Amino acid sequence: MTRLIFLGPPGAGKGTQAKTLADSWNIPHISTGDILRKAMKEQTLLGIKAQGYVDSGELVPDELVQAMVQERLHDSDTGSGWILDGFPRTVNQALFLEELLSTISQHGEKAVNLEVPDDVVVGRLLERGRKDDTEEVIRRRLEVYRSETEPLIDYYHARQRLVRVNGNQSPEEVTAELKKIIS
Ligand code: B4P
Repeated sequence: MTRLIFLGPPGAGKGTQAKTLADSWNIPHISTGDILRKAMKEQTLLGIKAQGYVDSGELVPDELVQAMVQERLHDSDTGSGWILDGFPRTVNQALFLEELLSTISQHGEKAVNLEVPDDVVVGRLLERGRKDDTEEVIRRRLEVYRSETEPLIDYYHARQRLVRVNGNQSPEEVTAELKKIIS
C-alpha cells in the first residue's frame, strides 16, 4: 500500500513526479493545487474564496484546504493508496492529516522532500508561466514556503517518515530514484 506526501518548494517537481508515479502505480494523484485551480476556473464558492490567495502567492486558509482533502480522501478510490501533492503545507495541516488518517485507519504514509536550489525552481516556474508564475509571486511563494512549509521537513524527520531526494536532475532521473527508494 503506497501512501506518499510530496514536500519541496514551488517548482520542485512535486506535481510532475506525483502524476508520473500515480499513473505508474494506478493510485489517485491528489493535488491541492489542481483542485483549487479547477474550483477557480468553475467559479465555485471554494474557487472564489481561494482566488486572491493563489494569485498573490499566499496559502489558502487551512480550514478550506483541509475540508477539501478530507472529502477527497473519503472517496472510494483511495483504499489501495494515494499520492498527496501539495498537502500538507503547514504544521497545522500535518496535524490535521495525522488525525484524519488515524480515524480512517490509514497509516504509514511517507513524506518525500524534493530538494532543489532556489535559482533552479525560479527558472523552471518562469519558463512554465502559469498565472501565479510571475517573478514577484514566485518570490512570495518561496518566502511562504520557507516560513510555513519547510518546518515539515523536521516534522516528518522526527517521525522517521522522511525521504530526501535530489530533485535537481532530469524528471526521468528523479522518477527512477523515487521508485528505487519507495519500493
Ligand atoms: P501548487 O499547484 O502545489 O504549485 P507548485 O508548488 O508551484 O508546484 P507544482 O507541483 O505545480 O510544480 P512542479 O514543481 O511539478 O500550488 C499552487 C498554489 O495553490 C499555492 O501557491 C497556494 O496558493 C495554493 N495551495 C495549494 N496547496 C495548498 C495547501 N495545502 N494549503 C494552502 N494553499 C495551497 O513543476 C514546476 C515546473 O517545473 C513545471 O513546468 C515542470 O515541467 C518543471 N519541472 C518539474 N520537474 C523538473 C525537472 N526535474 N527538471 C526540469 N524541469 C522540471
